[in-house]
Amino acid sequence: MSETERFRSRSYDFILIDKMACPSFLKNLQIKKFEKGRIYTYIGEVVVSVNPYRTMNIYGKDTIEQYKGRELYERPPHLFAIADAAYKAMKRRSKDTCIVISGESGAGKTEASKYIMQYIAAVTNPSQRAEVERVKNILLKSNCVLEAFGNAKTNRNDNSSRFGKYMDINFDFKGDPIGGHISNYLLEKSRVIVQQPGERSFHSFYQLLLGGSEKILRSLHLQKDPKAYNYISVGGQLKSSINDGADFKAVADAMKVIGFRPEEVQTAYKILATILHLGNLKFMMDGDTTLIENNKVVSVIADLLSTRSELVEKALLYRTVATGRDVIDKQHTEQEASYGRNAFAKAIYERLFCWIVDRINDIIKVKNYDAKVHGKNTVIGVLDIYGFEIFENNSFEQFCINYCNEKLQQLFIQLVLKQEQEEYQREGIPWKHIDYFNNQIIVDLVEQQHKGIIAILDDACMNVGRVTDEMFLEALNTKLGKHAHFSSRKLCATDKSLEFDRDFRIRHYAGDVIYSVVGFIDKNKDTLFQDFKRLMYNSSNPVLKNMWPEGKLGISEVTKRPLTAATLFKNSMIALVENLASKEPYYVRCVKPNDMKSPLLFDEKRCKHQVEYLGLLENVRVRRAGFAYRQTYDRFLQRYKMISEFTWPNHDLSSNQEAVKRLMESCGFEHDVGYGRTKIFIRTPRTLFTLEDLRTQMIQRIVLFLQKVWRGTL
Ligand code: AOV
Ligand code: MG
Repeated sequence: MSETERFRSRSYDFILIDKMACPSFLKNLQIKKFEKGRIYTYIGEVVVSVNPYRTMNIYGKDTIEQYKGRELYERPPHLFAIADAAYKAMKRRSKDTCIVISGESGAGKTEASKYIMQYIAAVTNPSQRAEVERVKNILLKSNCVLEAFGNAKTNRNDNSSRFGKYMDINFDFKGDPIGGHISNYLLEKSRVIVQQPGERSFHSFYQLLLGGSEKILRSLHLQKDPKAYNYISVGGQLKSSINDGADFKAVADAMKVIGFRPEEVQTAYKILATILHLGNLKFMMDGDTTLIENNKVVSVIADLLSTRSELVEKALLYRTVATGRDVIDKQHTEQEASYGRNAFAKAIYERLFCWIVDRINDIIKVKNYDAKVHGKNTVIGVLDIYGFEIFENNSFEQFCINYCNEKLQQLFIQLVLKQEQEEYQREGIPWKHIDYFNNQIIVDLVEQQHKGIIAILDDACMNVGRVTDEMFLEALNTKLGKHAHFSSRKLCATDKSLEFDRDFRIRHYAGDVIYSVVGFIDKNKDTLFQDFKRLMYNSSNPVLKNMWPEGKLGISEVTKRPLTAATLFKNSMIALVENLASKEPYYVRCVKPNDMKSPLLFDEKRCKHQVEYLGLLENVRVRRAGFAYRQTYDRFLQRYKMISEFTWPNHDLSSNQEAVKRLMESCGFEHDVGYGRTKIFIRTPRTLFTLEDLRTQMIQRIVLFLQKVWRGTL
């Protein structure tokens, strides 16, 4: 058996999925794949991945070598093959490509994105150019830093991404990485001050406490025990499967390699420490006066923020307001002071996170590249976003995260299910339409102008006067009560799981989620008193000061109402989807085999549900009834013309289409082919394999022939 044949027989069962009855798809994932440790499957060019929940020896150098430069179907299914396909398309055809990784929380998206980046790093820069190595190294190291500050243990995943990440990698004309850009989406900052039972805050806090040296901790006025800090111990879960101590060192090293200056790293630690201390601040009332009970904490915070204690105290207890021409200091109630403190803690963490991303972007941005001199600069984008999630208690954050997943599902439908079928129609290939659930209706429910949930929420937030979360719920109920994917109060009579004054339910593509409206208005308004911004801007620490440029504005200069959190998120999602749609997409669909993080259990019910909502069955159906491969006639000829005497070296037929027809007939493939207006469609991958083999044999013969001519032995 030749090497190619061996690999083909191994990958045979995967390819046959195209021909399989749909229910078998699940069995195939389980018996042929998961239980044998073969975690990847193809549906056409979509890779389905089942989280193995154990270390797999399939990502090393040897495996990378096996996939480098190969065609998709030449090797058993693997992430590397998709990475290679995206890379080849980018390099050969100067196409911008993107790899969209989706699946629910804990399904393996972040791990997949890292393997993809490792692969791209490994197969590029053969000539070891120093600048390219620098860029690659930073791109790889950035993961570790972003995960420290942006990931946390949730009840679904010990290393759950609490932000969305889209990374563009820029390549030069040689196909080597010359820079990149990271876009981050809505960090779940409420986690800074509160976590659900069994969860943790962001890794960065525990890493600092458990990994920071005594000297560092002393300088930050911190003690080692996370239990000592309210903000990060409310979830009651202080340990995770992750080694915080070791990770602290890895993150510090990574920050150094990336190019963060020592004072910048120090400032990051100071912000983390400030937050930990803020969480321990206590307010009390003395008559009508709000006071801080533990004033020592204030001086610690002032020291960490390089400012004066009085200023910190004032920002915590008072709010400067303009009344007509006068500017007065209005004292907070105890409740307002707590609110302000929490908002401050969340805001400085979020700002730190965005600043880290900006710094990395600044360091890896493409420099000195002149397209006129160096040729087109192309891009591969990798999207790794928070997966669909359902918790005991779902709030504004889950609403945004799940809406984001609806958007990505819509993109998948558009590009894989809809366009594929439209292409057959356009090309005039006989086709019986395959139906699928189009989640556009849910996307509209959330984002539609004036009528969608976000618009209704924004309306509630714009209202002067006190609009409560309950009033927002009432508005939802009145305006969306009849929507097929929305329900709230009227359902309470029959559905006891919904609470009258609190809950609404969205029937998402991936399942029903009950959201509690508590906090929606507040999180959407996302108010941070201007006093805190000024406090930060007036810090004598230049790194801090630069993070808060808007603190420069005087009290009367701040007039414009900022966009709400949900609208900003919606706009960023629309832009993201537009960006992805403008590139050639490659998909990785991750499946979570069980909720126990077990490497042994394939929970059929859970997997069936995911396979269904991810649209994989429809994907299989479209592929099964359709064609595994399509190519324009001229490109097809370019690659295979040497196979047939009718087309080599050039054909004299009336068109490229005629030439391709003749070529396929001469090989006996006419039954496996459809001829469109501009493209040839091949039904089974096996035909493609044979074409590839014939091509290789021909090239070998041509090379031998040329060698003989060259040596004069012919
Ligand atoms: P996610 O990104 O999809 O969830 P992760 O990529 O963080 O999920 O994967 C969750 C955990 O599953 C990892 O920490 C690993 O323990 C394990 N895992 C995933 N993929 C692999 C793999 N290929 N090999 C071995 N173990 C793996 V979320 O960010 O929560 O939506 O928001
Ligand atoms: Mg993740």
